[in-house]
Amino acid sequence: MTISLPKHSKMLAPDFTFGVATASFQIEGANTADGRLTSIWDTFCATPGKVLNGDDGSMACDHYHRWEEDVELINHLGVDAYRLSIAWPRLMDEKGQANEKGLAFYRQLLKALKAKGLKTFVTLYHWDLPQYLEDRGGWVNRETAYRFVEYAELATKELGEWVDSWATFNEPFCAAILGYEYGIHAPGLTSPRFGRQAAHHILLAHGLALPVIRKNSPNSQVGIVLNMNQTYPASTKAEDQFAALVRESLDNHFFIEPLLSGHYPKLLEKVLPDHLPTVLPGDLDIISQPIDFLGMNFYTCNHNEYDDETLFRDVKNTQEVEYTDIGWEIAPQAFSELLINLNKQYDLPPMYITENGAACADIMENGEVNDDQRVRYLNGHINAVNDAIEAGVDIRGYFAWSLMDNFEWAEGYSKRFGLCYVDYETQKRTIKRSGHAYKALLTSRK
Ligand code: GBH
Repeated sequence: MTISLPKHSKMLAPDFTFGVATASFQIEGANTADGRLTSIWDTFCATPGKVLNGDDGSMACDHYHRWEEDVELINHLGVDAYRLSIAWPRLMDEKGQANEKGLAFYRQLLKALKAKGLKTFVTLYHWDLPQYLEDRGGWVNRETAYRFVEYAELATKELGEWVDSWATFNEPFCAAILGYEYGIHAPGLTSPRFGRQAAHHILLAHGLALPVIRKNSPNSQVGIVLNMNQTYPASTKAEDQFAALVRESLDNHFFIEPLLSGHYPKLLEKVLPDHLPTVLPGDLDIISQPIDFLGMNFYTCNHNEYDDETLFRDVKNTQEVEYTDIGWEIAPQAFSELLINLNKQYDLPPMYITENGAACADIMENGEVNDDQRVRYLNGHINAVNDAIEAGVDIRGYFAWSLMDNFEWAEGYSKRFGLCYVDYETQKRTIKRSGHAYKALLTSRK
């Protein structure tokens, strides 16, 4: 089983970037080492019933101590780039002072990546908010946006030299809505008002940080990463079409529209006014400043039917389709469709697929991991990106999620997304079939 692209695919050209991605809380462990402060995810993990099996991030992949081995592994996979995130609680103390040890960790890591000739794609915020900020209201408090700018100032000033691309945020939808509205991620609150206000403050923080990042790191690209779902109506009934539109407005347009068009979706003003945040004059101009790229994370599609109370409800696809181990439908055609639709709906900046991948029930047998479903998934989705490029979407890169199995948030360690298998007893990494197949695709370019 292989991953292959048409011979003349633009994705095989030297200017297309292939990479692997991770995030700080999911791999680093060492969450009390060298002055790292508590994050909302440490607190959430310590709250009974929030994370499967009571798993936490105290060890994760122990990347904080094994980063040198991991840089070798990344390089061995033959990728052009590595996408990582920085843990805010490692970098700064409560008074806004730099934590030198935290800075030293990322400095040595970034230098080692650059020494291998790898491009570095760094996300400032992949969900690990310092707990002391949550104690003052977290993202529901507008002040947090200004604290983020201070953190962005420090990170980009100290580390900008070794960073090719900065993303302010990973998936504001998850950070705000899963965290403050659905309550399934940290900090675990359940109010639509909080969720949407948190989202607005995250977007505001993004906009406020843009000029600061550009000033400190003038040679880097700057953008933001959104997760996007392709939503289908469960049937051709008008009410189900409406349900899908509402869902799409809440999950996708609520985030991309203010960034690219400077306003929140008009549809929501009419049908879900309590799902719109309080916006101060000037906020949307700050949010909609130009960005160098838009990152998109894609995993699956969903199907929605009308519900009298909630307007929409998730239902399973009525067709016979394949699901991954986390129960997400495998739908590569939805990926190209989504990209092509967005390209019609918006004036898109250059796009990067900053995450795409599958959770599979991987089993290690005789030192080998046969994850053929993941190989097929990657092949299908990489070709879906190719289809979107053929249809005119400006996509410059693709990152597989993830370099290695890691802490999968509310699912703990039960779900494995890695191209490399992690034995959590020994911390041994083993390249899976998908990792070998990805490497083979990348080396075939030369
Ligand atoms: C990404 O998020 C994360 O960036 C990454 O850290 C994570 O490990 C990876 O994906 C795999 O999960 O609306 O309640 O039905 C995933 C994006 C978007 C996936 C929302 C789940 C549905 C949750 N997510 N989606 S819900």
